[in-house]
Amino acid sequence: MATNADITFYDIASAPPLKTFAPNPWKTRLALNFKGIPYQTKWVQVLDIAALRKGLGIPANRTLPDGTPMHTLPMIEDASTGKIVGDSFEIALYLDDAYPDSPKLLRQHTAGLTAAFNAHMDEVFTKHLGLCTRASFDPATVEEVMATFAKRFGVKSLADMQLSDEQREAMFVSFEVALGELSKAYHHTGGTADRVWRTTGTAKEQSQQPPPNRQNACVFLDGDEPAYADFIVGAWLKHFEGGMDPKDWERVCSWQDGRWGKLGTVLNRWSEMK
Ligand SMILES: N[C@@H](CCC(=O)N[C@@H](CS)C(=O)NCC(=O)O)C(=O)O
Repeated sequence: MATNADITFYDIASAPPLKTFAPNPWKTRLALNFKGIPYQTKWVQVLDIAALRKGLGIPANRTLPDGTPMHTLPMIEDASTGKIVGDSFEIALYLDDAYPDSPKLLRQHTAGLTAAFNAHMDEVFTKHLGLCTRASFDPATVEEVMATFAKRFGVKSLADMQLSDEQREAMFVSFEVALGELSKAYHHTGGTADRVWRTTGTAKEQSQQPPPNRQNACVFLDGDEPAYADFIVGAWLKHFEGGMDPKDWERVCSWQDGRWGKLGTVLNRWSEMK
């Protein structure tokens, strides 16, 4: 069992005041707070992540488009066991194993299901990242970070990747469709992606209405308490909330009966920066 703050949580440094903004560190932040395990945060500049992981002997777990290793956060170091874990999903599994007396993140025998859901959510939300227009990186390094990212994407400047008004609107509709499909999971209704949504915008008649006996779907996917799957969705929502223009976020909050804004608010209970 951890004594006071045996766990160090490595998160990506934001603009001051320091706060979590990236989706995968959000998953770990929510998980640690939910379990009530004492921890301390070490804020790492995004360009220092590779050196940190290499120094600790933790291999990269992503690959850049040019095939080179991509070093990422979150990562946790647990002084009580000597373990270092460098992937958000593996961190969730580790915390449930190493801290069995704290509330469980994953319900019994759902690791495979949750891993598949995690990968699916990463894909769904990543596809719409173009809607996040506000950079949360520390202004001290933001220019260098943007230049590094531009190089990654093979463009001169990230400004070259800016969406036209039409592309932006199409991405909004696509995002509304994707979240409409996800909202079915909260109502425990069929998940077939029938794609009846109009590309020019969605309409009330077209939205998936829950069957009468499922009208009162909970704020969480399965019951009154969150599971790790809720933190996966919540982490992405928090990233979009922080990265979108407030008016654009309001638009997201108007979809699917306000489900996404409500979930974000409920998860504030486990969002404290420690
Ligand atoms: N599979 C990894 C992915 C982690 C990941 O992609 N982290 C991003 C932030 S959400 C990162 O560290 N990016 C650093 C960079 O882009 O250089 C996990 O779940 O922990």
